Amino acid sequence: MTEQFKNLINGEWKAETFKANINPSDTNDVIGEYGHATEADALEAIAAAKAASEDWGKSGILQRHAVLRKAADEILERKEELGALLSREEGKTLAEGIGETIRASQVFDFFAGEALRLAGDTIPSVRPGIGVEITREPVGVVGIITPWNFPIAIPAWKIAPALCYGNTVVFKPADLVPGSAWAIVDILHRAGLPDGVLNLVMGKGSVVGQAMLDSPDINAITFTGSVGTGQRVAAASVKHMRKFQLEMGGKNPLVVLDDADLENAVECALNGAFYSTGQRCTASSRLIVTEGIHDRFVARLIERLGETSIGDARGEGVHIGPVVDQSQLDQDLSYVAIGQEEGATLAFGGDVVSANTPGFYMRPALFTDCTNDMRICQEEIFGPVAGVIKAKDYDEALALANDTEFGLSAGICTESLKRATHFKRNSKAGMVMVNVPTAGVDFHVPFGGSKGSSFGPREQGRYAAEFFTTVKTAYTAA
Ligand code: UN1
Repeated sequence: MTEQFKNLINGEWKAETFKANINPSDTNDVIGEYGHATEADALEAIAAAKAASEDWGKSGILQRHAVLRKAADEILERKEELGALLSREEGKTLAEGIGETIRASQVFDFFAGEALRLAGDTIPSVRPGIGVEITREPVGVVGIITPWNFPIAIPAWKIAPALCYGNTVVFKPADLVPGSAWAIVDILHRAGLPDGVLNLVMGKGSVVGQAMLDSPDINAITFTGSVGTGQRVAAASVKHMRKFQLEMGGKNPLVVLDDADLENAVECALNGAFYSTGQRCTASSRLIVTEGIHDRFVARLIERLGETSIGDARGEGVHIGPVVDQSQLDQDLSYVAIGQEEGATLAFGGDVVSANTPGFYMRPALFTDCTNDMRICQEEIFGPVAGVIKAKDYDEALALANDTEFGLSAGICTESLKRATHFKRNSKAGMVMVNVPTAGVDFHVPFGGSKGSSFGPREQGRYAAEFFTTVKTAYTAA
C-alpha cells in the first residue's frame, strides 16, 4: 500500500482525504498519498496558530534557536534522501535536489543564529529626560503559500524567519510537491515546536489558499507564485489590512557584450535559462547579445545544448529533468508554437523527448532572431524556452533589458568594469549579476525584485526582519 502523509494541525497529524504525489520523470511512480485539506481543516489550522501565537511570541530566544538549529542539522544529515525525494517529486536533477536541500539547511542555520541576535535601538528623545526604545515584535499569525519549483528552499526561507521572529505559521505548500513540505514540517515538529506553532495544510489553492486569504486571523501572508494569484493575495490582504509579501514572475535578461568571455557567457546562459528545466522565476529567458559576438555565442550555445542530456531527474549524468506536469508542458509547447508564429527562428529543440519511462520530457528550446516585443520575450513561460535578441551596442542592450514589466534579476557578461558598473547602476532589476547566472542566489542576502516581480519587503538574510516583525517605539520618562 502507498504510504500516507497527513496534515499537521494543532500538533496532530490528521487527514481524511488524500491525493497522490506523482513523479514527473515516471508517471507510473506514486511517491505517496498526501493529505488534502478541506476548508474546515484550514480554519482549524488558522485557529490553532492564533491560539499559539501569544506564548510563542513570548518564547525565549534560546528555545527558537534550538528548534531552528536542530532542523538545520537534521536536514543536512538527510540531504541525500531529501534531495532524492525533491528530485522525484519536482523533476530537477539529483544534484540540484541535494543542492537545494543543503540550501534549506543553511537557511535554518542562518535564522537559528538570527534568533540570538535580535536587537533594537535605544535613542534619546528630543525631550530631555525621556528615553526612546525601538524593538521588533512578532507580527502574529503568518500565512505561507509556496510554489512547486523550489519545494524545500522556498518553504525554508519563509518558515525559518517566521518562527525565528516569534510568529506562528499556517503553511500551504504547492499541491504538486507536498513531499518535501511534509518532510520539513515533520522535522520541525519533532525538533520541539509547541502545538499550533507550525501547521501544515496541504491541498488546493482554491480551497486552502482561499480560506487563508479570507481569514481575518491571519496577520501577514508571504506568497511566491504567479502574478495572477499574487494579485489575488494583494486584494484580499488589503481588505483585511494585513501585511503581504509577494514574489512573482520574471522575464530576466542576460546581456552578453562583445568583450565577454565567450565560454563563461555561454555557461551563464545555459545554466540560467535551462537548468532546473527553466522553471525558476530567476531564469534568463531573454539573451540580449551584441552584434560582434552574436553569431559565435549562438553557435557555441547550440553546441552546448546538443551535449545536454535530458532524462529521469535522478538518472546519472542527466543535466535537465522533466517539466513538472502535463499542463506546464502544454504551456511550454504552446509558447514554442507562438514564437514560430511571431517570426522567431527556432534554432534548437522545442520538441517532446521520449524516454524509458512516461514523463514530461522536453528538449530545451532556443529561439534566435527575436524582437523584444514578441510574446515569447515579454510573457513568463516558466519552462526551458529562451530567446536571443540581437542588440547593436551596450546602450541598446541596456534599454532592451529594462523594457519589461518585470524586474527580478538581470545579468551582464562583460570584461569591462565601466560597463558592468553602469549596468549595476542602471538596471531596473532587484538583483544584478555580473558574469554569473541570473538564477542561483545566496541564502544570506536579500532576494527580490522591482516592478511586476515583487511587492513588499525583501526575503532572506537580515532584511527578512522587515516583513516578519512589527516595529514598536516606546517612550519612557523616568
Ligand atoms: C534561485 O534562483 O536561486 O521561484 C532562487 C523562484 C524564486 C527562487 C529562485 N523565488 O524561482
